[in-house]
Amino acid sequence: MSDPNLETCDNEPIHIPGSIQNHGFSIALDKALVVRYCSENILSFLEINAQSILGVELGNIEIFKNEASQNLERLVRFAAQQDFLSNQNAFSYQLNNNVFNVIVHFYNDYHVIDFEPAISNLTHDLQSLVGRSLSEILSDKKIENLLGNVAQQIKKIIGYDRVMVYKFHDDGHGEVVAEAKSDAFESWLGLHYPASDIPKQARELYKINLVRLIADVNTTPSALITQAVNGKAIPLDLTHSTLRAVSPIHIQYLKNMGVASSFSVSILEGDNLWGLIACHNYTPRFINYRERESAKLVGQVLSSAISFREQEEDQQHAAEHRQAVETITRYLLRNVSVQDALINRECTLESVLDCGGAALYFENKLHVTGNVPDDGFINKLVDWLGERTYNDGFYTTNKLVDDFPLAGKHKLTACGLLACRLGKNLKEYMLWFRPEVKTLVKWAGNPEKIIKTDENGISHISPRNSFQEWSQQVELSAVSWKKHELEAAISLRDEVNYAISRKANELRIVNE
Ligand code: BLA
Repeated sequence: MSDPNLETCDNEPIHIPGSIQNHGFSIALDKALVVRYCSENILSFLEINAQSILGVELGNIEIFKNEASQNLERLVRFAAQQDFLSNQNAFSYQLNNNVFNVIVHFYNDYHVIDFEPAISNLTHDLQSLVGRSLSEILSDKKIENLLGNVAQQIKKIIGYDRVMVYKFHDDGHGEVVAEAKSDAFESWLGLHYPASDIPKQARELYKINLVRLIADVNTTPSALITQAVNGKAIPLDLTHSTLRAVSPIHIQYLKNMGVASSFSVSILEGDNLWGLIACHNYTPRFINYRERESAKLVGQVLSSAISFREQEEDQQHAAEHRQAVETITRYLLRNVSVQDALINRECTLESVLDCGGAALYFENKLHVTGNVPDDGFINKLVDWLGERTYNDGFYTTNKLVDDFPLAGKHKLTACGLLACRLGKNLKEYMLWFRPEVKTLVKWAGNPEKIIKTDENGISHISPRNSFQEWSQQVELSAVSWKKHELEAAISLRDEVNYAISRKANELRIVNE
């Protein structure tokens, strides 16, 4: 990224903030179960001074061992035997007459113990609600309905003011594709937000940690204190902690939006972060571990439904493309010329991929089918392609104008290009063109106004504070090419090359 400010944004080490959200408290033990980190706010929960238990073995801390049936040391040892990193669990634990959910995990040499209130202000029976929600969600196979159902059901489960399904597009920016909200609030459905609103390292973290709660943006985080080693205090890695303090930049962003509490659930498609279920409340809101886990379960069910559905769609398209390649291969086997097989029959180059039009540049002649730019443009394009070096003889783009400015004049035909060279050194190509997708993107707030300059002329990164709808035409770009489309082009290229060399051989035999 060229802008140093946005780079800083991507580099903020949000997994080691040195503090936690203060609706709970945390301690971390080394392998010998000696306390190495403790949040300062343990004082307000247990009247213990954090400093006083640093370096003390857990078994020697009165308050944690007095509870006969719930010895904390036993819980930690038990959790360590299980794989609680991928499958965290909460234990109910009573301290000073308050019930906590104790959430234990082992990561990077430390047992991290988060103590959260077990309270809930939801009145429904969670288990039966989740059961009903899942069957309602799965009752509809259409993806749009599925997403809408998920938003409704999550809203029922956690009771937030606004629940959105937020989908990432290929370039990283996102769109609200489903929403459930109280009538009092305006709809954000269809709004687009720039990629920088959720920086790279946050997305990586959200692939590991599938839910996070920001209970109250107006509280001050509690510092995690530790003893310095060789004069240096090493911050604890809170990747898996349920209480990790939130990036101050994001807190400011939420305040700008008027949001007091935010909760989000990751939606994965395989190893990719497909999107998030983003939930807002306009007053502070805490939801307990079980409630968050229920929302996580719904997110996981949605994730697999999306993966399944998208795979199904891709497979269907791939099958259509394969069939077109097979038909053209049959033409080629009938000993017709290459241009005849690729351009002049019922099934043409154009049928192999979803495109506006296609062209074959072969033996110094141009043959076209469908909606393509004029010959002069394609000739120049072929010359330009011949001068480039690219992987395996392929060049793909969804914004040709960025590399080949002349394309700016051909937005109705040539915004996307998949070019495939035939042979190794020859200037012979199959070309597929895509027109501009004239999507009117409704940006929420001007995405380019992220960097602000202060009175001293220094630029600062700041979350946008205008959330007025802002429209921007996505100009001169086309739908991106998918992997299975490239695969279809590769297999056609192989068939065509095979036919060319077979013909050359036949010619050689005849001449000999
Ligand atoms: C995190 N940004 C997030 C999260 C969301 C968004 C959902 C996850 C945390 C959460 O659940 O709140 C963004 N929220 C949105 C969007 C919508 C929404 C787009 O509801 C739309 C409806 N943010 C900025 C800029 C930076 C930035 C410029 O706008 C960086 C300079 C940072 N966003 C940022 C960071 C996080 C974040 C660092 C991680 C917060 C954390 O987990 O600590």
